[in-house]
Amino acid sequence: MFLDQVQLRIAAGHGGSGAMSFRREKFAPEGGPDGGDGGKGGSVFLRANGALNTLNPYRHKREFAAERGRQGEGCMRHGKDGLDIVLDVPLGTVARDTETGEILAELMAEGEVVCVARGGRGGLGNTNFKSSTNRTPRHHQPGEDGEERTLDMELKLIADVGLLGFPNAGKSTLVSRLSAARPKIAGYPFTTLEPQLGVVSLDRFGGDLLDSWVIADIPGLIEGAAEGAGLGIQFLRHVERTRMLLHLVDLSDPVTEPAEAIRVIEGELAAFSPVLAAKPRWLVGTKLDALQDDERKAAFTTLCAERGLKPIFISGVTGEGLKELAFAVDAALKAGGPKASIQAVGASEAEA
Ligand SMILES: Nc1nc2c(ncn2[C@@H]2O[C@H](COP(=O)(O)OP(=O)(O)OP(=O)(O)O)[C@@H](O)[C@H]2O)c(=O)[nH]1
Ligand SMILES: [Mg+2]
Repeated sequence: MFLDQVQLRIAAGHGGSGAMSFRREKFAPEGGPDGGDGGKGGSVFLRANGALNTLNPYRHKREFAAERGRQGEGCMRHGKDGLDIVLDVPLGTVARDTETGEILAELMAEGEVVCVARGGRGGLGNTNFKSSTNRTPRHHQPGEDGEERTLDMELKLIADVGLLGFPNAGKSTLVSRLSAARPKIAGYPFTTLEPQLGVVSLDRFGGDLLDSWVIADIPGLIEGAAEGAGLGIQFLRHVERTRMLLHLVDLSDPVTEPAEAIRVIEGELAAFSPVLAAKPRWLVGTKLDALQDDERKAAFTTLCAERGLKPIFISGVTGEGLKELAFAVDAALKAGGPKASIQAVGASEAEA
């Protein structure tokens, strides 16, 4: 299951109170104040951790309270500070105060740490209140309360991989076979009307549970899309931030030649954005199970070779090639540095 929202109850520690104490010496019953300050209460922090892709770690434990600060003691001894709590969350996590709706943290960069509940300050011991007119101050402060609040945590995923292709190329089918996402699939063009994300976890294919990447399904593109034809182009913005693209070509299509399917999409990419056109893009031949004409496959292989690419063939129906594709993409993303889902990207852009 892929959890992208969770509510947490968090409490920082109260500060310890300052001590009221006087030095005791044999012949000086009132030896002067020596009450130490109280310790600071522990705070609660969120930390962005690129190894996480979900908020699943918080599925069961949802309440966290940091330690309180200890009381100050005599002999000017400062109370011990309470321990902080650091909660690891995936990149793209947005934390809001449930009551006020205020955004307290948007964690977008690896290792970023934000305090979401501050521990109370320790109270001052009576030593601090000594003056020329008051040599035996009895005043000492209580510790401050730690902050407590309910957090609405939401994960805004950023896709590592964007899908491209004509309508009906099999994009949504691929997403549904690689991830737990269930986009609508149908045998007519423009089935997908909005981008949708799926988390591809390699454990589905016998790999490690922690190895995963995020794929974005978008509506199909058609000729003239860059000028507004069809639906897809307005969504290309969403794949602009991805690390790489998978360009799906339906090899079973009796009408459109692979060369045409590739030419049109490449043209639209170039017309829409140089950023997208320059992005690493792999050609993926789809619907291998329904292939009618072996020449299509050979032509596709040649088109890949012309671009210095290894041809990739898959079938969403038989599952052929899916495991290899999932692992190859994962390896490519790892080789290319941090995944897009752990790059600094504004939350609003990652929204859809
Ligand atoms: N035989 C066969 N059919 C497939 C395969 N993949 C997808 N299809 C069929 O092709 C049609 C379109 O699939 P979708 O996954 O909806 O295609 P899409 O690219 O998301 O289409 P749009 O959202 O309209 O752009 C559906 O009828 C699928 O069942 C495949 O590998 N083999
Ligand atoms: Mg679709």
